[in-house]
Amino acid sequence: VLSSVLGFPRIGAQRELKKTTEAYWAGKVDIAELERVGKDLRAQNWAKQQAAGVDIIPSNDFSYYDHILDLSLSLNIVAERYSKYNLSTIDTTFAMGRGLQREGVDVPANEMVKWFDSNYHYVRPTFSHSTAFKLNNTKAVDEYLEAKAQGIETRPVLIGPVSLLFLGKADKDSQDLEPISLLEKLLPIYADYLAKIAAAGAASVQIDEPILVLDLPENVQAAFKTAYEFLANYQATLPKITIASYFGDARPNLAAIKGLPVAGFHYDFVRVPEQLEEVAAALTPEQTLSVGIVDGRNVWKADFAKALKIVEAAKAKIGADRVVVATSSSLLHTPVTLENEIKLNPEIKDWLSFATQKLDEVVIIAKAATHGVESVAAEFAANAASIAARASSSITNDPAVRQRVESITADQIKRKSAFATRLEEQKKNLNLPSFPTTTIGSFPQTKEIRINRNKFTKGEITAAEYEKFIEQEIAEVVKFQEEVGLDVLVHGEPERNDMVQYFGERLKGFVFTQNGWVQSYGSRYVRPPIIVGDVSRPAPMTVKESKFAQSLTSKPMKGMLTGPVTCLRWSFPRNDISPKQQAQQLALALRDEVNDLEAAGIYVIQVDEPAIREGLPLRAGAERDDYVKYAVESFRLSTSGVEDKTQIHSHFCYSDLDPAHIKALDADVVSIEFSKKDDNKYIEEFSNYPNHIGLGVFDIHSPRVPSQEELEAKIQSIVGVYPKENLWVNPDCGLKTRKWDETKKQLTNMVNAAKIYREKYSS
Ligand code: THG
Ligand code: ZN
Repeated sequence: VLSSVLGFPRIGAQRELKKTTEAYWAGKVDIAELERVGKDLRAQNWAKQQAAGVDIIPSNDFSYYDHILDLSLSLNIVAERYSKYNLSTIDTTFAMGRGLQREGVDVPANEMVKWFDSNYHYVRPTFSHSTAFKLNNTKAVDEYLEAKAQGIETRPVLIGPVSLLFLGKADKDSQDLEPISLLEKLLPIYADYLAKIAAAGAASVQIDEPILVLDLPENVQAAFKTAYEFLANYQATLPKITIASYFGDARPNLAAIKGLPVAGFHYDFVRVPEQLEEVAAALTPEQTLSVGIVDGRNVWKADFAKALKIVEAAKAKIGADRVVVATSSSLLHTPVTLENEIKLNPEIKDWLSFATQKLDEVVIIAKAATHGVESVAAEFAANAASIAARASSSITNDPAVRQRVESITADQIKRKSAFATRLEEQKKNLNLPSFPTTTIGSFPQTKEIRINRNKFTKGEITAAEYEKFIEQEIAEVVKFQEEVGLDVLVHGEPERNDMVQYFGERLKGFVFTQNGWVQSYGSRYVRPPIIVGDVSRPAPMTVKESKFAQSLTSKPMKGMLTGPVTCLRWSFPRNDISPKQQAQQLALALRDEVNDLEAAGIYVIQVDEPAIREGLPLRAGAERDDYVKYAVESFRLSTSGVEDKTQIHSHFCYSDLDPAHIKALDADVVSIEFSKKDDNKYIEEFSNYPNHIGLGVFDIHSPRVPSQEELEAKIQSIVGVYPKENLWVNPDCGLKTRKWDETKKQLTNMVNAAKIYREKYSS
């Protein structure tokens, strides 16, 4: 029984990739240096996997920005607005990923969206009638050969043709195009790519078709047969194909892939162990089954005994020689290594496994499946002890929290009055103009802020010194907002590292890492806290900063919190109690914070739930309905303790949202990412939103500064569709990744554009 890894984190244990990529953007290092670091990281990752004894090691899982974007470039899925500049491959990649504005070049980024239900974001391929597929480069071949030169045989990974098309969208100029209709044009180029990979010596490839876990329309289901039969008939020298699905249940699409002429399939048995029977039965007698049993999405140690049971069941069905033991998905979604976590409580550390440790887990389980448990007796015994220790530890259970969740009442999940009544109270209380302007919360996280936070963490400055520094930062942000003329101000969040990590560090039941970084998009990483036990709030978390900020201005100051579902989704959750229970515990902790903010004189409170959409189960059905119910109730539980005069805001980004879900939250004002959504459908879907709404008018991921006219046009596109008295004007998201000079220009143009509309409609 072979061991297999579907992909490894590419960021480096010390975030080497981030540092060099950002230095390249800043013009501080050249392309040769960036490529040297990339090559080094790839070499380290391959060597690590070889040393661990992994049999099937992936290549082409590396990327400088996003692996979906890389494939778009390789296959020439590059809109003319980018290609016309004749930039190098890497600069085109970055232009498409983050936009580019410099002498002679001005182009916005492509849309970025959530990768399934993860916190990874990919750059959405855009197709148009003029898309002309061709092989622009041979990245997968190059990286395969690079590993080979290092003496390591690898299996290249590519996103499959059907998923690539289905996950993309029609570009602005071709709104009537259904990307899947381009399949027949794409296949010869895709096949050529595979032939080149085979010619380089690769015996097999991993082709990811993750859309197999989604509800697919019939024409997309049919596309699998078209695609893989085409590839099988293309020429004799293609590599053997393993089709990989992950993050869910592939059974509803089994009919579409049953009998395809490929060497094997990979399925996620961490998420859906029940699918074994049916997916095994759908194999032809030669096909292999890759059993994804080591969790690529969480940080808990695998339960060896439980995992082995599934592998043994697979062996019994199809024979040991056709079974592979694998990670459930790419390990991209887990931190690189536990080795450097010297501050973690050793009792808890013993329950955890990051990407590097998961390599050993895959190898040990494969060994047990090959040579019997006796061959790895010590490892199995240690694992069983660790699993048992966690199950019985007092760290995980807090009876007072359990009791409070048990006693949640229906009254606690609804506001005192309906929106119309609340609105009147809020008008009196807040006195805002029409087209009120605000920001989503964070302002640029400058180098100085990070340096001071580091010094404080290391004990190089005192708490009082740090607090004074934070107060100065807040004062500057408030002053700037007053000068530029914003209406609802924020304190800018200089005290926060990350909007989830910050709360994780202040809540009981969480632990956090020193180095547990995971790529979120491009050069942006997050360090998700880990929920280990029942969650409660020992003390107020944000009141001091918000109160201080409010003391500096007569304009309303907005308190900023991260909602319960987002705290849950952007942490590594427990797997020993349900997500619903964890969301409820978080909601109660946040409810106390919301009420404390109000008591401190903060009458606009934003509770962000950008992750509410990504948590939606991937398929329609009972599980999805349950999720929507508890997600909505958790948000309402956290926000419904306030008076009518207090205005609750919420914010959403990075996903195609369902307006019905957002409506159910009953927030007074919602702000929604919008600037890169170019279809009017999206505007219209939200036009029935009954409360107040701000559609983001500019993209905060890009350093690009849209002109005032461009922003007016954006507002114009919204004003035609919505009742104008319901509209707010704001950016797409928080500004923490921007530089100050960009932010100043962007917000100045935004406020001026809003003022034009305010005057135009004042009567
Ligand atoms: N926090 C978390 N998850 C997220 C976001 C977030 N997922 C979606 C979206 N926002 C992704 N966006 C970002 C934006 C900025 C950063 C990370 C993800 C970011 N990270 C810092 C960096 O890479 O330099 C590190 C932050 C830190 O110091 O902790 O700026 O906002 N959880
Ligand atoms: Zn956002």
